[in-house]
Amino acid sequence: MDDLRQKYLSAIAGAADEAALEEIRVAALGKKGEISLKMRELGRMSPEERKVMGPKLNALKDEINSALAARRAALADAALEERLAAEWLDVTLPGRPRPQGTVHPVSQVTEEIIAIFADMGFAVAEGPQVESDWYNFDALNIPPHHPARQEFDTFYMYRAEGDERPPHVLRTHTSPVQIRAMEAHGAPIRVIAPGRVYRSDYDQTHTPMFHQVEGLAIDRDISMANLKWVLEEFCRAFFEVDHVELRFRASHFPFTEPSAEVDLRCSWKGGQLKVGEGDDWMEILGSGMVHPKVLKAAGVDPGQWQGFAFGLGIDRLAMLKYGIPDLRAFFDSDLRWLRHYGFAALDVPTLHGGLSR
Ligand code: 2NM
Repeated sequence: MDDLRQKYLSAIAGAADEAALEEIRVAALGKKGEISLKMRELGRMSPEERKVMGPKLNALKDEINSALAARRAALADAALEERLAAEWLDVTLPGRPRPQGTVHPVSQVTEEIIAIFADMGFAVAEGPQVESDWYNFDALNIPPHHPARQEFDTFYMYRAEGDERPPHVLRTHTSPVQIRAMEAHGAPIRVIAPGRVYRSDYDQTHTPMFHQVEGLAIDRDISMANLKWVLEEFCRAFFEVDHVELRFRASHFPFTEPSAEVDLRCSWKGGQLKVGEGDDWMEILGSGMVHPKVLKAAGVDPGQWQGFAFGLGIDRLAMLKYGIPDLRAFFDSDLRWLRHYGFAALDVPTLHGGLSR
């Protein structure tokens, strides 16, 4: 009995895992286990022998069961300790690295402009950057061979050899988006179309890709007075001043009649721009009443509907507002420049939160 006890208790103490313990349990106490067999022998013993051996065997069985349970618990504790040590986590470390990028001034200013016009009830429309000749020119009252076509320095896409159709172009303005919006939704309509436009021109103040916002408001009785109010309201909000003064100069665009270029009163002192005061005028956009031929091309009846349109350059507005001297740096992807002039990713411009803070 002592040999059995010794044998199993030391085996249990040395068992390395759950499986080894189970093997020992079966060998000792399973159906054909050594101790189970011994218990079966009790039946063949004399009552006196049985009285001695029975309790001893039962005690041994209990002792082995307890030893098994204790060893099993010790193994589980050790496994947990090992996991806790391995899966240890320093909760004081930063959860994620901070974002390294910044929002480009063009993106920021585009969002500012959208927020201002959205507040005045303008929806945002987008369209393709590769346009048909018709949407980019004909629909805007610029027929083939019209001299105005030269002024746009258009990038033309190639047609296959022998294909006589006019080639597609990189849009030279976002006006085609306005035509598509009028076709799709008809009148009345109030939309702005921000986006990239392309002209083959590259110097100090021109890049072959730049950004425009064009606005369009068509209804039954819209006039230049509505245009002037909308543009004043835009300038007050964009430049974050209480007072602005606009000057309309007669001009010419094929797609508007009459047409006006719009100047903003400002002062330039010590390289610092102040809007709404001073004796200087700064040209900021082109505008006019949409030409009846343009309305007609877009499927809107000029006998019933009229309205204004305007176009402005986002890149130049960004330079003016944030004092950025060199246009070409906008498209250099220079990380030091972006870190200096860029905006924090969570500084979303809203009218209530402050456009630029
Ligand atoms: C400008 C100036 C004047 C203009 C016209 C249209 C359309 F599609 F409605 F006819 N969109 N934008 C427009 C008018 C653009 O940019 C200097």
